[in-house]
Amino acid sequence: MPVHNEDLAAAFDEMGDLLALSADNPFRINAYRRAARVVRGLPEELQARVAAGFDPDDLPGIGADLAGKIRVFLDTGELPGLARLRKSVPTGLRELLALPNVGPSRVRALHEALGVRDLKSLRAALAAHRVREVAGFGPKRESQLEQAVAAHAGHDRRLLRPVASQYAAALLSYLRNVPGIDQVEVAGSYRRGRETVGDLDFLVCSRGPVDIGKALLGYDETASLLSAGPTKSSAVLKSGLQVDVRLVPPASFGSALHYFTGSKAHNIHVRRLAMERGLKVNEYGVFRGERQIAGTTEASVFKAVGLPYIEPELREDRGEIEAAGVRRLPSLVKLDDLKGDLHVHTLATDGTTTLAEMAAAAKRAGLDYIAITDHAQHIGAVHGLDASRLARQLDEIDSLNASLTGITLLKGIEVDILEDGTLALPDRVLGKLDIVVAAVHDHFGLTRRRQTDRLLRAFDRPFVSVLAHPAARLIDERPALDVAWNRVFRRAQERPVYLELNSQPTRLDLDDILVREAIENNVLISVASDAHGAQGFAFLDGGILQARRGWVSKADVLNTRPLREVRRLLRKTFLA
Ligand code: DGT
Ligand code: CA
Ligand code: CA
Repeated sequence: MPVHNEDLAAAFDEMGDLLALSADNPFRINAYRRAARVVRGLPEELQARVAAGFDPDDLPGIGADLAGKIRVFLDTGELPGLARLRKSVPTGLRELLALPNVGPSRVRALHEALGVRDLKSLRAALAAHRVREVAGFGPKRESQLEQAVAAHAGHDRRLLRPVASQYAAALLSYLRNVPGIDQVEVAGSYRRGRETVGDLDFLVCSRGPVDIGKALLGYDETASLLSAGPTKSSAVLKSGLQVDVRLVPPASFGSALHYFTGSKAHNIHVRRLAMERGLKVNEYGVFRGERQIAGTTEASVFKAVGLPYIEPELREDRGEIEAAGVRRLPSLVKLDDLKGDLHVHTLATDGTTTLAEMAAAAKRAGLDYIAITDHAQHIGAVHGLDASRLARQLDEIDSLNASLTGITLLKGIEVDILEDGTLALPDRVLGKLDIVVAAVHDHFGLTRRRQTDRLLRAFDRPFVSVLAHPAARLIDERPALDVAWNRVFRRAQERPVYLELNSQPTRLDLDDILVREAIENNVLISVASDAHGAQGFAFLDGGILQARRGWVSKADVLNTRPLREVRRLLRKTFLA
């Protein structure tokens, strides 16, 4: 039975939550939470790797005990001990843990005092104003909780792209093997490269009828069939993800692919253009009167309305149709264009692998150079480098560079920008490096004026080269910094400071909108993996998708350039 990394990660998360709710040993709870993070961060399916002989014991932070549990899960889909725990702790309490400022002990208090079992019973208790009576709450906390519950209600569940990608790949290969099916594509937001997807839209092409409902029922990840018809069927997978599947004949395939790729706003705009030409565009084709004049391929649909092909990542009705009309579409950057990666961690701080292994992995990923940018020491940072440990790492880089071929290591650091815009290491230390990547890791809530001044002050430091994950947002967890971006872009262009597009799936920051504004201000972008292990370079493709969504071309990206040019661009000319 197929098991995806996300299924395993979700089981570990559930285990961690339920243990926390039963006030278990904190080390055990943390071990499960860490295991969930590790598994979620793997770009390749663990089941296939283990089947090929990989030992889960070799995963960072996974000991023999958890490795054994992983093996059981990969074989059976069950995590040992989880079923028993589900019987002793009301699982609905987990919904409460997702609320801001609500930890396990508060949830336990609500459960014990009021019999709260889930979000629904919490709502009832709030409505009756009984929460204020519970020890540790009071009227103020009650009203905060009320607001948090209300905000939570409107929150629709979207999956991070790499998670959706695992479910998509499995269903794609299943559908491709169903008899009678000639071609399958994933359309929708997934094809447009969005950072999260709400549901997956599959397009199936066949010359004859195919019973898609039956095919979905026969898929072992299907939980329930929502609808089944001759052209459209929908199912919910065991993971909770909805899949919509449409069946079309070859003559309509291009039109259907265009229609179901969306976005809706893009489609509406294309239909308007068609109408102006006396044409009708829908998912079945492009028509003049009754006669179909295009629709076998997507390119034919665009051509019929007078446009060149528009890449899916651009189809948001953010000016792409106008740009296509005057033949001014950007030529979008590709993964292959990247020559290096300017943000990489090692064992020295919170990475999981040595310098030498990171170098080898980068070379395998087709890169010519990487910058080693471990964390500088700062209160709260994990085991950050101080000046003397950094000096030792620099010696190690020198000796590796002397022996390595086909890959060069740049000397760098990821240094915190403190609340007042100063840096966590002095200039005399930073001045010895090839590259200084500066980043905000705390004080996220400053006012716009103070936050903007903080960044600009950091840009004025003599050795800052790149601002990492500029908006510091975490998808679904932390909003973007409140910053006057026009000022930041202008100053970045003057200095220059390069702005990062961090490829970690929960960051993808700068996002599509901001990265586009940045390049319009002539700021170069560093598309970086922020890799913490040898597998981390695989995330670069997500960063590239986000860049493409932001209209970024090869010339807009710092690390599409050869090393020599990057070294020149990193030199601080304004110092001279
Ligand atoms: P998602 O699933 O929320 O991440 O976003 P999408 O874009 O995948 O949206 P979804 O799954 O509701 O629909 C897939 C595509 O189908 C959408 O991108 C465009 C097309 N579509 C859906 N509804 C309409 C509609 O009412 N009008 C038009 N023109 N297109 C639609
Ligand atoms: Ca969708
Ligand atoms: Ca859909």
